[in-house]
Amino acid sequence: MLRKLFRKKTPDIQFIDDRIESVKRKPIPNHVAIIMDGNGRWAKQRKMPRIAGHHEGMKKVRQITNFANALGVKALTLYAFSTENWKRPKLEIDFLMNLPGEFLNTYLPELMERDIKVEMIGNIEALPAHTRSAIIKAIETTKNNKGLVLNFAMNYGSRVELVHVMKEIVQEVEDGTIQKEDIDENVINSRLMTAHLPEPDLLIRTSGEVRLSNFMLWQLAYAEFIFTNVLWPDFNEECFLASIEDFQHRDRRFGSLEGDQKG
Ligand code: V0D
Repeated sequence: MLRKLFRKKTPDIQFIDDRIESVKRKPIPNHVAIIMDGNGRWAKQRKMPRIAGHHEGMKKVRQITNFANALGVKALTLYAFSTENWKRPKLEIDFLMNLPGEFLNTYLPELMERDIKVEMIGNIEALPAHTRSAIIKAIETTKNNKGLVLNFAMNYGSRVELVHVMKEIVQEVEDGTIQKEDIDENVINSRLMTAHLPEPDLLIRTSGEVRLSNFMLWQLAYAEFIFTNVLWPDFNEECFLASIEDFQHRDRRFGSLEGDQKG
């Protein structure tokens, strides 16, 4: 109790507030993408079942979403379930497929209060009906919200997305609605599932794996990458803040030498 009363005056908490103020004065990434890795390992370290790690990870989704929203991030894409994740044990998949429903049952009112808009990329058709309907309900309910876009990548694979885009464009060329000569990056961008979102500026992957794992291959072309050893259930506001600080210290020039010391 006493500790709680003193919390506000504890120097390290004050220090965090100063860091937040400082970060807010510099360019905040418009779109942050996160590969939320390490839930199973977090559970294993505690001799708990893997699903306990997934559940703890879900709490962090809420915390980081609220924090990113408060910092002024426009879009947050979270890799929640990859096309490769179907290879996991059935019981684990069943548990995972209940998380969107549980998340939304408890958090949808808060999402509305905070003006957060839920979206999804990936193949929703292959998800169980109850998972699908929970997500559709959330997308429907929040569709007029104007704050942060909370974009869940579910049953998403970047190569599948690109194959789909290519087929679509080939079809349009065959139909004569577009000329081969007119195909450019914008034509491809506009057919991606992320077409309406700003390009991700920052990718964070937790848990020490240093791979892209088929996540937004096209979209991440110019993003800054941050790999941290922190496991997703341990990833907190301070970790997110540190990632933004790291991002703000990097020299972003998209391959040009603008601002470089010449000579
Ligand atoms: C488990 C860590 C929220 C990653 C986070 C089915 C693995 C917790 C959602 C969620 C998962 C998805 C859509 C939606 C609302 C919530 C979620 C899955 C896994 C995959 F509309 N957390 N979460 N979905 N985990």
